Amino acid sequence: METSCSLLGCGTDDDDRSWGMDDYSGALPRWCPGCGDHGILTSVERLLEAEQLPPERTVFVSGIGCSSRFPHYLKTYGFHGLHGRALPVAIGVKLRRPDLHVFAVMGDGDCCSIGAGHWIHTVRYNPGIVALMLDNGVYGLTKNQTSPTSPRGLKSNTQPRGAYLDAMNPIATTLGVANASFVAQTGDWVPDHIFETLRAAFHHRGFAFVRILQRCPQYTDQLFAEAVRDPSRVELLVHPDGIHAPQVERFVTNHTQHDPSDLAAAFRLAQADGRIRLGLFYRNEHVPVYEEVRAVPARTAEEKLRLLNEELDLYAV
Ligand SMILES: Cc1ncc(C[n+]2csc(CCOP(=O)(O)OP(=O)(O)O)c2C)c(N)n1
Ligand code: SF4
Repeated sequence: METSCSLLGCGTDDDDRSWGMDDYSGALPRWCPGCGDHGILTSVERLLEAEQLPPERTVFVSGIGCSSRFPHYLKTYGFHGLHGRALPVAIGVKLRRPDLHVFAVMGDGDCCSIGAGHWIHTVRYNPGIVALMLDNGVYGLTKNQTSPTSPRGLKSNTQPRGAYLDAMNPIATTLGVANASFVAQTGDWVPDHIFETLRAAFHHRGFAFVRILQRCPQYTDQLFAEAVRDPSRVELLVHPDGIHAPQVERFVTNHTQHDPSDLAAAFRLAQADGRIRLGLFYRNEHVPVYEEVRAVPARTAEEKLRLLNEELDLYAV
């Protein structure tokens, strides 16, 4: 991509050009062969192209982890930050520049463990950010430690006799937070479903939380193996207001009608009963959006100076 003045936010030289998938591809991904992150990246690039998002107006923020290498692999703006801190950074970007398209990419450790406080409060703040939680049930980058979403019994370096506790349920947890406004689940082995889920998330007004079940052939190769081999293990949530992925609906034939405005039904469907459910659990477009609630009126330099002086006068002796 040619850089232009618009990279500095001072012009729109590229307004009339169109973007192809190559325009969004960054460095060569260094994930393991067969890692689900590869396919998720391609679906994200498809979304960027389908929505024609100018790279210079798009930001991917991440924490630390295999999944958090995402910003390197996209030719948009990016911030590869601190473990667990993708969301507060993304909120900062969105508050300062509400005109930008802001995405946060996290692993399950990043989001549900060290970043759990930020996750809960971001759901409540409801900023206009799309959050992708790539859930492989383990800490991948640091080579196999138990994560909050590791299933009970999963052996790892930190719990070699198997995880002691039941796994956390990120969908039910998100649904339980005040102001939850978009909660969806998809899987890396159904690319059309990821694409349609991300598209719905992108068009949502407010915070869109998307959990993507992600294969990690290195450490949790059996986690979704049955679901990948046998589509009858998977259940699709379908509804006219839900996510439509016609190609996936043809081979995943277990369909459950679910109205995504029904929070109580969403909770029931989110319960861990051994079924893998993909689709839109909940959407509410009427929740106040954080950057709008917190918007301050534009002020001239003189007004800012006057307000600053008034503030300093409070401390004058
Ligand atoms: C404050 C802090 N604590 C711990 C680490 C070490 N660390 C780096 S990545 C990671 C976990 C990564 O797991 P996850 O977020 O699930 O992502 P994955 O690698 O599986 O994609 C940990 C514990 C760190 N970088 N910073
Ligand atoms: S360790 Fe797992 S999550 Fe990390 S790159 Fe390899 S396969 Fe992917």
